[in-house]
Amino acid sequence: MKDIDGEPVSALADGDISHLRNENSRLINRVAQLERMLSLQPQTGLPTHFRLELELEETIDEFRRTGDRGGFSLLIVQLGDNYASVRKTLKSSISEWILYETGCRIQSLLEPGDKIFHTHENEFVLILPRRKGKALEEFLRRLIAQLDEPHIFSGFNIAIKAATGASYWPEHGEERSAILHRADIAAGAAVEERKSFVLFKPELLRRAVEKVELQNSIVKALESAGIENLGDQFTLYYQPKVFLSSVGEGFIGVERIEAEALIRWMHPQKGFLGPDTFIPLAEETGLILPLGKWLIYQCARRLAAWDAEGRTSMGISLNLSVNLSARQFRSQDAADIIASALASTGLAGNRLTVELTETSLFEDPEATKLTLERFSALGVKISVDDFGTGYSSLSHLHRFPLDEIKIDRLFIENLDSNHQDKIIVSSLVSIAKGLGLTLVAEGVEKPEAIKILWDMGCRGFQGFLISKPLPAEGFMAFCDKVKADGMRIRIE
Ligand code: G
Ligand code: G
Ligand code: MN
Repeated sequence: MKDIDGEPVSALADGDISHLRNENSRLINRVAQLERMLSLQPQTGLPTHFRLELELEETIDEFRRTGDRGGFSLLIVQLGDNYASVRKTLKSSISEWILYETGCRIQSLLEPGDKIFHTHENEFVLILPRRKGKALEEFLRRLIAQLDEPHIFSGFNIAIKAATGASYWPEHGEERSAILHRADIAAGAAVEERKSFVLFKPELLRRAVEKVELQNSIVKALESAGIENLGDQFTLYYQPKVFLSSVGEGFIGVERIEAEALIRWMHPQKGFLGPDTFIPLAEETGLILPLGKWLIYQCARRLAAWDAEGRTSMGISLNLSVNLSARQFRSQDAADIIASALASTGLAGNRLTVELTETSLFEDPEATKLTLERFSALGVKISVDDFGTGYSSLSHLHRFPLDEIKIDRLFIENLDSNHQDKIIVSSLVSIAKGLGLTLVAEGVEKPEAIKILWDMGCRGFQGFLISKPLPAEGFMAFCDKVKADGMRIRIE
C-alpha cells in the first residue's frame, strides 16, 4: 500500500484500526452535534438562520421547477425595544420564556407547508407559500393578536410590541438575498414608524438608499468643509420665545424676547433640509459632535456680533437657546465647548440656554447631574425640551439644577378642546411654579391657547402664532417691530 506521495505505508496494527474507527465515529457524532447546534435555536428549538438560507433557496428552486408563480411571502417579525429592556432588567429565565412562548404562539398559526425560523435572539422569520394580499391580511390579524397578548408571570404581565415586515416572492425580488433584504427593509420601516406591520414597497428602498446617501453627504460636507467652513452649508434660524406681560384682545404685551436657534442645511443637491432629516443621522454617525460644536460657537458669535452692533438690548440682553442632542450631552466635553465659546466671545454664561430632552436627562441621572452642575457653574441656563413626551418622573426633576421647562406641543395643539390636555398642562404649570422653574409652551398656533395658558399662569410662549423660525436678519426685524409697536404683538 502507498500513500498519496507514493511512499510505502506500513501496515496498521488491529489496535490502530479500532482506535481510528472510534475516532471516526466520535468525529461523525461531533459534526452531527455541531450541525444541530447551528441549525436549532437552543431557546425555542426552532431552525436558525443557517436553515433559513438553505430552505429559502430550496423553496425558491421548488417554485421555479414547478413553474408555480403563486409564490410565497416572507415575513420578518422583530420583538421591540421593550424586549431588550426586559432582557436587561429581569431574570434571563423570563426573557427566555418570552422567546419560547413567542415561538409557540407563531407556530400555532402555521399551516402545513409554512415554515418558521428563529434567526436572531429577537427575530423570527416565516415563509408562507401562496399567502398574499387578503390571505396574508387575515394571517396578520391573528398573528398580531397573538403577539400583542401579554406574557403572564406570577405577579406581573409583560406586553412585548412586535413589528413585522414582509416581502413577496417573486414580485419583490427573484433571488433569495433580494427578498430577504426587502423584508428586512419593511421590518425596519415598521419599527421606525411604530407599526405592527409594513409590506415592502419600492418607495421604502428609495428611502433607505436616500438615507445612506444623506449620511454619506453629511460625512463629506463635514470632512471637506472642516469645522470653520460649515457655515457654507449649514445655517441657523432663530425662533422667538417670548415672555408676556399682558394678554389683551387681539394683542399680547411682551416683557422680554429670547430665541431658540434651529439648524438648517442648505444641501448643494437636495436643497433646504430641516433637522429632522439629518440630526438623527448625524447622531448615529457621531458627526453630531463636530456639528454641535460648530453650532454652539455659531450661536455665541452671532450674539457677540449683535451685541457689538448694539441690537440686543431689550430691557435685558438677548438670550439664545441651543438644542443639545443626547450624544452631544453625553460627550465629556459639552461643558468645555460651551466654556471656550463663551471665553472666546467674552459673553456671560447666562446669555445661553441649553435645551435637553427629557430622555437624555434621565438616561444616566448620576452623570447628568454632574454635567448639569458644570453648565450651571458657567451660568448657562438649562431647559428641558419636549417635556411630557418621555417617561421621566416629575418627582425627580428637582434633583437637577434646571431653569426652564418647555411643554411639548402635543399638549398645546388641542388645548382649547381637549379636557385631559388641559388638566395635564395645568398641573405642569403648578409643578413648574412650585419648583421655581420658568415655563414655556411650545408650538402655540391658536390665540385661544395663549389665553388658556396665561390664565393658568404660564408666561413663556413659542410657536407659529408668534413667529416661525427666522433667519438672523428676519429675527432682528421681528425684535425691531415688537419694540416699534410698544412691546406688543398682534395675534388673531
Ligand atoms: O427646527 P425644527 O425645525 O424642525 O426642529 C426639529 C427638531 O430638530 C427639534 O426637535 C429640534 O430640537 C431639533 N434641532 C433643531 N436644531 C437643532 C440643533 O442645532 N441641534 C440639535 N441637536 N437639534 C436640533
Ligand atoms: O423639539 P424642538 O422644540 O426643539 O422643536 C422645535 C421645532 O418645532 C422646530 O421644528 C420648529 O419648526 C417647530 N415648531 C415651532 N413652532 C411650531 C408651531 O407652532 N407648530 C408646529 N407644528 N411646529 C412648530
Ligand atoms: Mn428645542
